[in-house]
Amino acid sequence: MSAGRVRTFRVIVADDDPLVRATVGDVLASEPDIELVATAADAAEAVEAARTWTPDVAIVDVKMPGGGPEASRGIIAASRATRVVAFSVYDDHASIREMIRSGASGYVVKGAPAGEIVEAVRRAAAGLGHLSASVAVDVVRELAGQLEREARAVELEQAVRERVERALEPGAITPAYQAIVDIGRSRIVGVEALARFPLDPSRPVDAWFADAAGIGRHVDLEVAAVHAEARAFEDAALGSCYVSLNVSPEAIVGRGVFDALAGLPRDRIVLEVTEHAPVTDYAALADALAPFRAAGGRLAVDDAGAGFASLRHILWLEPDIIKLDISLTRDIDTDRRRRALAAALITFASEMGIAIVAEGIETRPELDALRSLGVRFGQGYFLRRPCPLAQATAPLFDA
Ligand code: G
Ligand code: MN
Repeated sequence: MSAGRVRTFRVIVADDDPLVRATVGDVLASEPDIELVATAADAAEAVEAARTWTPDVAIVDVKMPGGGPEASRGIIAASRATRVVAFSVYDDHASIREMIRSGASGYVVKGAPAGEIVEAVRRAAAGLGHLSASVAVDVVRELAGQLEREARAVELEQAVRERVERALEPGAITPAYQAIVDIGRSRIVGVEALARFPLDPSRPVDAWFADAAGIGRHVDLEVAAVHAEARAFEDAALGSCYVSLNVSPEAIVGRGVFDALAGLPRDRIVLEVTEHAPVTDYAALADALAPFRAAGGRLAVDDAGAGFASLRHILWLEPDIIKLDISLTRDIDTDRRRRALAAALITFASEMGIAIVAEGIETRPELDALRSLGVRFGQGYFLRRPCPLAQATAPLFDA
């Protein structure tokens, strides 16, 4: 390198294919301002060459032994000033992304015209990026697609937020109530309150709660539902019935439920804890429930027999009531397995002084089978569907 010559760029070429090394070497050698100082056949050799030569530019095969991205990171770590130009077959999106992430500042497609390789080396040496035209089109298209997807996600989330806001507005929840029946006496002893959203678009109740959960407002919506449902106590139609309310463990632990129930008679309130959300801290749940239960409030484990956690709930929470899930009630008159499982739960409950409420009774034979198993309370379409309070508590004549 004699004085007076223009500045030369020192380049290494790392590719396991000897033909590629030779071809690229030839292309670079014909440029007066480019000096090929070393070649390497794998990642380790490439890093070693970078350490030895601290080149201006390293051309790195994306798929060489030891990995292109690894080579790229190693080269940059060994020689800070070295710019990496990735070299790959066309249309290899995953590699483009990986190489750019691992610090490559240029990307040249194998088989690109010689001039493009030289151009990429010069631009890299000057600290500029370079993407092969064919790659650039794809990268831009991919970026555009990604931006579009992101925009759509933002739009979607905005729509969810708006829906949940509407559901949280006072008056948006119109509860339905389902009779809970003493099946021996055909008397209605309580009602289960069920949130209903008569909003547009009409969607299943679960969808509203799922939306709220998606933006972290699940508990807010539950508390709003309890607020609306507790208005049953202002209605003479409730008579002496109790009100059973569905709540999640989080809504209990956060105390929001109790705020919504302030001043209402504890001995006519049942909280049904669902097992949809796993309980991680039973002690915290029991603590939050203690004042409510001490004042006569009752606790029910909902959906018992439906999921893996219900037995644990029953053991830890010592409920006053176990609600047999519809999946056990269905066909209990004809299905021996369901009957045996229900019978086991019923025996356990009676031993522990826990009341059983069978849910989802849809036929007379199911009702009769449950009665003969010693179940005292039930609810379901056969007895009465969820409906406005006045109809829910109207006397039964034909159970
Ligand atoms: O999880 P929980 O048990 O709280 O669910 C009550 C749901 O079950 C309500 O949405 C209610 O409308 C529905 N439900 C009540 N009785 C019956 C029934 O007899 N059959 C069916 N399929 N669903 C019922
Ligand atoms: Mn329930």
